[in-house]
Amino acid sequence: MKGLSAVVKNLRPSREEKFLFLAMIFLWLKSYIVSRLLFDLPIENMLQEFILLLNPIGPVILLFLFAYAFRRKLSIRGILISSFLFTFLSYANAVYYRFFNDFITIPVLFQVKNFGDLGGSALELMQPLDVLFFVDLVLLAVIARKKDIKLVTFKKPLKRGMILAAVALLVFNVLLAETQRPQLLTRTFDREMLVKYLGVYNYHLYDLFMHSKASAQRAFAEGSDIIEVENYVNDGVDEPNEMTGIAKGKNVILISMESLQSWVLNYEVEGQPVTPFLNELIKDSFYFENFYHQTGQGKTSDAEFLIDNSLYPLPSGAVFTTNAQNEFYALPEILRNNGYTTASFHGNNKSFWNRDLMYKSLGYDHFFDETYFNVTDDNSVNYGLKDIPFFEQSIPLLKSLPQPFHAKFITLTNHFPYILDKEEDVMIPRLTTGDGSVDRYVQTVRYLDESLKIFFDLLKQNGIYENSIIVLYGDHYGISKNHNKAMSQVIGKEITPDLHVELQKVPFIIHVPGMEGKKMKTIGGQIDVKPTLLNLLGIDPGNDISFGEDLFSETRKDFVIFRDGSFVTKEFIYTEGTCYSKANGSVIDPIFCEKSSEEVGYELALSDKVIQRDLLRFLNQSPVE
Ligand code: GP9
Ligand code: MN
Repeated sequence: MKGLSAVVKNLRPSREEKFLFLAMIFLWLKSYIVSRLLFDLPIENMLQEFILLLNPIGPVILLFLFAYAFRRKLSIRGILISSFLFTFLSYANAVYYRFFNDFITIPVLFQVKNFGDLGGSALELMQPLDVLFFVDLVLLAVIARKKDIKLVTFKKPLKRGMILAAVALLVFNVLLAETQRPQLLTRTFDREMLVKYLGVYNYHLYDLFMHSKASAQRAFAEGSDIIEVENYVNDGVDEPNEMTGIAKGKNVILISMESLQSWVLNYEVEGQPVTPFLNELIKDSFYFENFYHQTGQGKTSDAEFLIDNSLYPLPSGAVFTTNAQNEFYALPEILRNNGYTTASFHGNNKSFWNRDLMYKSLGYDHFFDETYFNVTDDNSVNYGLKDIPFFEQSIPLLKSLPQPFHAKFITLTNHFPYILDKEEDVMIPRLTTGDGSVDRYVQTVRYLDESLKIFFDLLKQNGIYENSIIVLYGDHYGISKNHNKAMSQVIGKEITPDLHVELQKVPFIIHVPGMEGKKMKTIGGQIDVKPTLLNLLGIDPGNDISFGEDLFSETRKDFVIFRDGSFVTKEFIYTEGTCYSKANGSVIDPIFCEKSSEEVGYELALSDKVIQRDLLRFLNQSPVE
């Protein structure tokens, strides 16, 4: 009995420990309130609310443990300074958010230019009520003085309990986040999502880790590293061909068609075409029927990256989020140097895929994100603004741009899980495989097709069509491997590994008003778009690093390499370590496979090196005379 009461007594927190808990509770609740009231985080369910409430606790405990370990004691001053540091971090984010609607990143901290953008000074963004951020600190100081608390001693059980609680909470937090957004940490996606699921403090820790990793790799580089790359890519410098300069001085309208795969073109449901508009359009356009997406984990952003840079995306993560500070010599920048105005249009949050920061490095003058559009519950679904209102509302913005312009439109409605919430948006029956995603897919594709028709009509009505070329591409697959069973029903064949590769074909259409259409057999991919467009526009980018090749070039080698090392040539498909004949699907000894997986691996590794070591900063970009 006596022993038990001693244990209980031992567990009962001392006055100092109570004080420490109070400081932690203040900081925790404050962090939650800031996230809830000052950041506009879309909370969709109770679990997300719970995650938001939970996520500051782990880092708050770690903060005080760290403060203790730092001086081997924890004085009142130590507690107040620690509290102040985290408070300041949330406050800095809150102020930054007021202006940028975004969270601070490590590179932003070091970019004085960005603070210039703050529009004078951060002072203007501060508000009188902001003193509330610091009220608990004053309160703590008063309590400490009144109760004469000086030093918190860390008894073993307290320290152990805190370490255990912090680690358990962090793991629990990450696991919960993972249920809501799988692969959040490996793919990053969106700062808003990171803050929502991990909290501001964990987000900063993660951001710090990612940037340290990137800068460590960058530090490895030497100026001479670029020579190996230059020698490799300059192998096949293209000669002018019959398409060179045919679109000189024209506006370039680029449309990213969300999740659009080639098989849906000319596909019918109950006798109705899924893409009636595109089917007609390709008759009057250069249509590349052997064109593949080459994206990795960065999906839409990887497609944008491939097209703007003619470099491969990274083996993991999205270049848009990991290497946005790099030096690039991207299509928009080259066009800008040639008198174009450059812009991107997208009806979603600007920090998704870190576009707001990456676009600066790629040379976009304007980014018309969701804040430029009237987005309501009524005209949005899934990720954001529906494609039809998106195109309709884009017209006045597009008209405001000086010509010639390079304008990219990123559609959104045909995104997994392929939802249409209004009767009027459904223009075709669903499929009947029993796999919901596959069945609904044709309906959102049909909607996308309709939006393109409306956009083309609007371009004509507004006098933009005639002096533009319009280039459309599917960004990546829509139906993943997980739906192979339903897909085999749809196309009437078993999905073997080589057929799976063939299903990675996405439409690529170059529409030049007034020019006759042509079906192109050329085998190529998104990596070839930049050199192809520059050739059409008659622009010589000078000393540039391009892993792709002009799709109209007569000397081009017909092949495409995928991010996972698979490749397709005229006669073969190599994937998962096996080479297949295209003619009859038979398995071939890989030594006869036209290319070797070593060659392909070398090309991918070289492109990765350019990105990870930021090698384009060493490139002499003066145009070749
Ligand atoms: C988000 C949109 C969709 O802004 O681009 O991205 P995804 O998930 O297709 O990469
Ligand atoms: Mn996409």
